[in-house]
Amino acid sequence: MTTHPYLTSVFNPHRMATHMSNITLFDNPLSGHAHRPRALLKLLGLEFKTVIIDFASGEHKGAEYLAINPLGQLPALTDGKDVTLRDSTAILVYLALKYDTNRTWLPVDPAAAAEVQAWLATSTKEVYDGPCAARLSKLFGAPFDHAAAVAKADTLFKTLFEPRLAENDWLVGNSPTIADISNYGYIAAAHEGEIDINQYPHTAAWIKRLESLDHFEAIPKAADILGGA
Ligand SMILES: N[C@@H](CCC(=O)N[C@@H](CS)C(=O)NCC(=O)O)C(=O)O
Repeated sequence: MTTHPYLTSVFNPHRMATHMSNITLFDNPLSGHAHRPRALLKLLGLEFKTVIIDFASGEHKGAEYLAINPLGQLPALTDGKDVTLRDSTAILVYLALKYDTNRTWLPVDPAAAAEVQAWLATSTKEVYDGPCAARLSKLFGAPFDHAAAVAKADTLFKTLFEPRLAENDWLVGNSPTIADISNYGYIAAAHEGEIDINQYPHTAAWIKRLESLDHFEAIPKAADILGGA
């Protein structure tokens, strides 16, 4: 595993209350799933170490990484010796419960917390089947039906995101939560799957709203990572 020079020991100089931690994020900049915990770590001002796992060489399926995540998927996160977590949305829940003392990223109110959970599930199912599958198909030649993924995305945006975001700035309540973070990456990168998000103006505005939050890290452009390949 390589410890990436420019992503290692990320310390946010703009944040006064940067917290010391023993967190390591197993990451890859091409992964929208990995963007989720990376974004929240930075929003929370947490110091963390990044270990980049290389997909191209199959490092994610190597014994060393499988000992951390037996599914061989990114992301994963360790926090000290006792906590080893897989699954991007589970990691969001952990970070919010453990480190967001104000409990704004995962609200305490039962109904609001359940709404957040519903949107986390949407990010792992409908967003995966729609904009994420379209991107995987176009960027990496993954065996998804691109036209079907675009159609699923269209239905998803029209039935769920546009109605909600026409009336509200955020997916749950009146402030950003992990629901927004979890759904953001693959929707912000929808153009990489040849989906024009501007067809869905309220969703496009929500992406800009998220990206304008202090300390929010936008999902990197795949072309910048792949060198235009
Ligand atoms: N449910 C997992 C899915 C993670 C996932 O599918 N990650 C992709 C990268 S975006 C991956 O590692 N794929 C390799 C594989 O599944 O073999 C999560 O939310 O973290």
